[in-house]
Amino acid sequence: MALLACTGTVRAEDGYALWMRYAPLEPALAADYHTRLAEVVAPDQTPIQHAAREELERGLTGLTGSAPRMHVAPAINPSLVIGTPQSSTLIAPLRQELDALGDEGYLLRQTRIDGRDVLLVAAPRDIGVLYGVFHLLRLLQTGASLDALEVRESPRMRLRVLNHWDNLDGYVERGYAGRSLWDWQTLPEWRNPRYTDYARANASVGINGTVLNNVNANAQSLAPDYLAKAATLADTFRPYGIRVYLSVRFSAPIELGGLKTADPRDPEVQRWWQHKADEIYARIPDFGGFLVKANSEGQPGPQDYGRSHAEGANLLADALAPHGGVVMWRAFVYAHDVPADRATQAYTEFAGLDGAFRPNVILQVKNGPIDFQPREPFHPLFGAMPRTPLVMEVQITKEYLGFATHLVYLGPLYEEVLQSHTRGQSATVAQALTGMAGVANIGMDRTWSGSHFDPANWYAFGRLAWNPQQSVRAIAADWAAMTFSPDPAVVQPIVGMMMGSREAAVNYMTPLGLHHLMARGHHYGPGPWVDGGPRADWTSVYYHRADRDGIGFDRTARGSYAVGQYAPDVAARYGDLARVPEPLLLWFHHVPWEHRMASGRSLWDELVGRYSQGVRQVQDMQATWASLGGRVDPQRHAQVTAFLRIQLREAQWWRDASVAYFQSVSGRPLPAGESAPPHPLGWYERLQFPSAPGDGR
Ligand code: GCV
Repeated sequence: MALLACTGTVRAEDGYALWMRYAPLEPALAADYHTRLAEVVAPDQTPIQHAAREELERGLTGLTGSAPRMHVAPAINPSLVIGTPQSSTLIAPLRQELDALGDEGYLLRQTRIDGRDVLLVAAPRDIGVLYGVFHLLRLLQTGASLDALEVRESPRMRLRVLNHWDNLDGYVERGYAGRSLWDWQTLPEWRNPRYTDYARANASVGINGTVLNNVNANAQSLAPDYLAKAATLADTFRPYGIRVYLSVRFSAPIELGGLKTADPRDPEVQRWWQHKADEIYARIPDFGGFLVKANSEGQPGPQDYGRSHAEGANLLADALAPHGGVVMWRAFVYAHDVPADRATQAYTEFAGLDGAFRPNVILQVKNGPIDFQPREPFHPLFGAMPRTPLVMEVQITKEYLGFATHLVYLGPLYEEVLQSHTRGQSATVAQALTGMAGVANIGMDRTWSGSHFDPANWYAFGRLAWNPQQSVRAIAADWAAMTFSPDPAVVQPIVGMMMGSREAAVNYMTPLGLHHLMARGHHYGPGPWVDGGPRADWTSVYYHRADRDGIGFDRTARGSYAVGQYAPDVAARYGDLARVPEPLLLWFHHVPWEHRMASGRSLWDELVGRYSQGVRQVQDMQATWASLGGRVDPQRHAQVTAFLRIQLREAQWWRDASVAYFQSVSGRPLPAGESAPPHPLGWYERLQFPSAPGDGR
């Protein structure tokens, strides 16, 4: 790696190339790779083969500075051979071994053929070859040794899907990266080349599906003209192994079909969905299926007709089954007329339906029981529905984590929930999953995700969906090396910033298990005082329950008993004030201000201390980033510097507003050394942001 230290990375860059920059490596390493990989044998008969071949050529040329010689049939002295047993005579002998890797798996192997070193990228199917090519390019981009290389990979989860909350008019709900990528106006005639780059980025991390439109769905997306547009996107993504899915509005038979009802028991409704499925598959033969938000936040659903969620999901599942499609039915369901703790409502609604769904229904459950907070315990439905396939939905876009301007690497958040034990010491959330769905942070911004660091969350999502056991630190290191420079003097500090960044945000926003304290509606900035309005569970006071004596939501048997929805050993731990992990303390307990914390401080002192610590952590990130000036290209360095300035200002705002508010409730003095907020509470309360992004037009 020492050889990489002076890699030239200081040319101006705008972030468009993501982690696929293929920037020239340090000359000695580039020459070594070029010598080893100069004669490439790569088939070129199918669209996926073509994509793999093209990517390899592009990557090798960029990284080594010299184009490899590309052959379609065995060259006299090949040095790199890619293919399947069907597409390559050199790989055919591996057929049995490759079959064991499954449909999407692959093998990288340094071997000898006719007395010469040859690197194989082999897979049972073309898509595995493409994934293998991306893996090889990652190894080269990070300066790995190819000696004795032996890598065997298969995805641990079948469904690795992005969810775009993109509306047909181009607006992205909770999007902070500009307008939607999908230009519905110019589709299907115009295929923006960006669609292909999007597919390349996804394939490079193993993402194999995309839901094109918002779960708050418009029935029009199922109309023939929009299906033609979706079919063009599906055609563009197919060579990269990506299937297209659509969010559907449950009442589409009424709005689009002119029926009087959308009741799942109505035969006309059933026929309407069957015909719609036939129509979709005639245009998109490998269509993935439907994603549905029903009877939640005002969306129509089967309960409008007195039917259960299972009946609703099964209606759509029956229409898709003959074509091999699936229904991803969301469990993000809560009702304003149900007085129960919102954190308990999804479990109450769905746990009893285990076994009632068709085999092609997959329940899509958010990572935590509320809504993508900076920290939540894992959702109690994980581990509670053994007969129902589950997909875990996480947000990649940062609705509650500072939007695109705060540097927050979500790898540790995803890892924390994936590795949570649903019971005992063996069963983890990751083991309960058939797939992962990530609410995309992608838009027309030149960086794709609204900042230079937010693509790291897209990247980490894909890598973890492929294999949730991977270290998120190692994933961050790969991403940093490919995005900025493989120089360890660049990678190590950046990884340090990334790994601490989520905890920093928790500290300056919602420490110690606090949650949902963001301003109303747009969720931009602090709003711990938010009260009143259409529903209690859209306020902050509902969640923090702070009063003169203490703070926190009592979810033990004395309170809402949400802990009772977890397996007994988990419930016992979360429900016990002495054993609950401190990061979740106020999620599960209402605790007196003078409660003694592990640090020896009172809860009040600890809370204020955490808020201030979060601000200091951002200052530390700033200092680290400043030290990288000259090692990162000036264009990207300048934007990250500016965004960190915004983050620091907003972290300070969060700290000051929160301290001012909670002090007005607790009536306690600030701990020694803590500065008073510069403004009175009312000043913070009066701030208005009617044009904050992601929540309007
Ligand atoms: C798509 C939260 C967000 C909504 C989102 C909803 C959901 O409530 O604020 O914008 O709607 O979650 O996941 O359905």
